[in-house]
Amino acid sequence: MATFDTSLTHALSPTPKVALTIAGTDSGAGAGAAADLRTFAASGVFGVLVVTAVTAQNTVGIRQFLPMPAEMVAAQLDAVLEDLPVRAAKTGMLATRAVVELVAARAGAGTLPPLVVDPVLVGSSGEPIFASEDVAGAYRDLFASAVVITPNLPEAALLTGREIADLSSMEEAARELHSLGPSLVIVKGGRRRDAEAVDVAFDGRSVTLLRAPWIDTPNVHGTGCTFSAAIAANLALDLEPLEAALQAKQYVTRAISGSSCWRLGAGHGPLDQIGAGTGRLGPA
Ligand code: PXL
Repeated sequence: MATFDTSLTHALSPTPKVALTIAGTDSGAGAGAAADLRTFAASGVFGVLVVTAVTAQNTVGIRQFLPMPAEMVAAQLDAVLEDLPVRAAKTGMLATRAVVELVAARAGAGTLPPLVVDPVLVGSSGEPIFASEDVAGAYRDLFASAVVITPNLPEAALLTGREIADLSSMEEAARELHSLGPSLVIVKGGRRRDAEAVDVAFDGRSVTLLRAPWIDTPNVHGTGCTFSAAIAANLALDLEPLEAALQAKQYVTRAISGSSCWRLGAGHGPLDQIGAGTGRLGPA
């Protein structure tokens, strides 16, 4: 049996920085909170979690969906933030308008750490994730207090009312969303299926293209979650927003590459955020 040298290893291990995800769960664990916590772990930060919704889902799709009451989300936020030194946070699936408004109010009052907002509004096949409520409108308030926002193409189109098909319309949307208040807007172009996966970032001064080779694999469930969690982890580690995003882009590309040949489930499989296919971090 392997032993753990508690005297030395523990004495030399510094207290990690803490990052928070405010997100839904995915029982298939490809997306949502599980992807975020794996990403935090891989980044060397300690991840804490506020659950906004539970989904019954696998690699094929979402079967059922149960949002948490806003009071329960508020109670989780209080419990975490009153006790732990959270240095950065991200939002994933916020699930209801009431929860988007709650997070926007907290962020607007300055009681949340630096925030990455991944506006989970439109699913991978273009289907709306929020059925009837005007959640997009509530998100515009949340953006005002965000450091980074990371809409995908259909989300950027929904939020701006524009058609977005190419890099120049991605840039126009990024500029328009920047006027709502975030320091850095990244319009993710991953769905354009070019030779490269190119995202367009705008920080109020200049446009930066985040480029990576296009990896042809069905295993991309949780890509957006992983990207925004990696940005939040990098903010927790004191990187500037644009540098945090550039490094997150490289990380998510490695994670996609790592699981590109996996066969887990009949649908869109997960990414390899922690080197599960090659590494051995755990017991034994
Ligand atoms: O990728 C967006 C997303 C975020 N959070 C949860 C999800 C999904 C997409 O399926 O299930 C819990």
